[in-house]
Amino acid sequence: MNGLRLTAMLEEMATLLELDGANSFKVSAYQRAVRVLSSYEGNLAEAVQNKTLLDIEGIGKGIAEKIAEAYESESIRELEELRSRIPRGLVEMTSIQGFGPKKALSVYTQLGIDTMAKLEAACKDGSLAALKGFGAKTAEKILQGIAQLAKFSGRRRLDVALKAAAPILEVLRAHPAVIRVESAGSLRRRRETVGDLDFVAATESPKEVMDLFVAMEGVESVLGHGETKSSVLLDSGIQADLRCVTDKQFPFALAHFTGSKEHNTRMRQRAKDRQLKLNEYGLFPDGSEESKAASSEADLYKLLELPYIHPELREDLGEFSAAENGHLPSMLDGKELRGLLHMHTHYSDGKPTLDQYAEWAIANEISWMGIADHSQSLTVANGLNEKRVLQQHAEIDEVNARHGGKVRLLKGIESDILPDGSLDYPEGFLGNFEWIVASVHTHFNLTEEEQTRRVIRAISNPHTTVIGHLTGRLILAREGYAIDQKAVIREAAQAGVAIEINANPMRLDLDWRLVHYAVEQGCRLCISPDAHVMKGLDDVIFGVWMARKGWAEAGHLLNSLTTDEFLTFARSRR
Ligand code: DGT
Ligand code: CA
Ligand code: CA
Ligand code: ZN
Repeated sequence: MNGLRLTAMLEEMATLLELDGANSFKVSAYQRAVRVLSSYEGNLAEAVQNKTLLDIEGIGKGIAEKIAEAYESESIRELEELRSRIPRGLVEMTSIQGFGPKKALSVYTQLGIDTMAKLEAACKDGSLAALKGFGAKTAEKILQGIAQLAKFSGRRRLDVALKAAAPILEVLRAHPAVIRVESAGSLRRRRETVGDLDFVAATESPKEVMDLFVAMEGVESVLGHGETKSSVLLDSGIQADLRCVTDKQFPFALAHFTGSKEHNTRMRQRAKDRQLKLNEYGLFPDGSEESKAASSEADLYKLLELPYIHPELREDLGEFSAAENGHLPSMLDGKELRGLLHMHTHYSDGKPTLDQYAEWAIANEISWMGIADHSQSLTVANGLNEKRVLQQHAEIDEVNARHGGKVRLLKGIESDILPDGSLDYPEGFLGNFEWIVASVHTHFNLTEEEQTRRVIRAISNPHTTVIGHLTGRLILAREGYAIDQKAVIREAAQAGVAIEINANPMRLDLDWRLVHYAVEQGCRLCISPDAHVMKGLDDVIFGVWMARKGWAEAGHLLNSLTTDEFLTFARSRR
């Protein structure tokens, strides 16, 4: 037990007691205890031990007993009992601005509302406004509060978090008191979603940097403002934490706040095994207060007898044993990509012309580009019938000729995988394409067996080069359909079909965890921008990050093949 956990428990007690309709003296005694303990500077564990809790102003006999119980047994029986009895939804409702436990209890007893969704419905259909003590205005306020809550809670997509972090880094970097600063946490590890932003800055004047941080443009409210550590809520609803340390401490702090927690635990254990203590301030030989010196994270890893482990790999998914055996992946940097696949044009639902893609490729030293518009049955996306496919092919020939060999656009299609697993053109026509990415866009609600069989059937078609966005997920918006991804990957590896890492930050599908599996199974992968506008090509970097996170190296990616090698790969099964 520690002080923070204890106050959280007492706070929860107060809320649950109020929701339970308990006597208001009892409720306010808990609320007072929370206030008192939040600013208590003594040692609570000692006070429990010495039975001096009652000496603390504002702590009465009843609550002192609960505190002692919490310290002894890590729990409070009455709290457990309240938790089991009071609907979770009621507790959730109390986090709506201006909607406390009293109101929650009132709508629960009068209307039986015990979830956020029911509350929202009652605000909309007028039943809440009809209650005594409520009204149309209150209902409106609650709806606003619910919307606010949705905005200010939960996780964000990586791209959204990166956009929020960029101006903060810029402001911090520009300040003369800041020696160096990095973003840390899940953002630095390139997780597909991010809970909050973490920054670590090296400075000799932490106060100045803290004052700058909490007063930055875009700060909606200050959650904490300390001497070396502050938290703010940005107007985008994202929380950002900043920790200031000295330049000597910086590599240790950066490593600590980059995480993951699991990776850190392993690092600390490694330190222990070497009679060292690792924390965010340094690496200390047992009994010493003087840290070993490290000017970068790489130095820290070296001190623990490890090669540098890149942030993307710090998930405790085998990176330590790989590091010890010299088997860490050689990390992609993006320059290995010679070709890109899966770009839509104005022929179907994209904006760009073939020419624009060709010019971009030349400017960005990309030597081949696999064009892939939607296929004929996807009429909502203006899928191409055979006639329009042939028109596009004629234009591709023209564009290629015009650019005199500096880039080659390849004739492809994003073929729908029909419900029975066949591709979207007659077998005789499929030979017109130089390559095909096959994707599921309809019939998401098949059973897992059916969906898996459907995609495996598409893999068995010799014209299929790549399977597109394997699960159809939209990050934080739509779950993927049920499919046995591992079975599909094994099948693709056998058949010599690649699986796409869709680089659109809304998809990032194949998930990086399964990228790792694909690598182990010897399945080819390819990073696909799935671009519908020119800016979509900038997403390739997200695919590179997911490939890195999934331990994929250049040799695993179709993108690193030359044009001829790629065409050979695509033809090899026909
Ligand atoms: P998030 O924000 O949920 O996307 O994930 P993270 O990994 O950014 O987590 P966060 O912001 O809570 O903390 C940042 C890093 O700080 C975390 O990756 C590791 C380190 N850290 C935080 N709490 C602990 C802890 O209790 N133990 C250890 N070993 N490390 C921690
Ligand atoms: Ca974080
Ligand atoms: Ca954090
Ligand atoms: Zn698609």
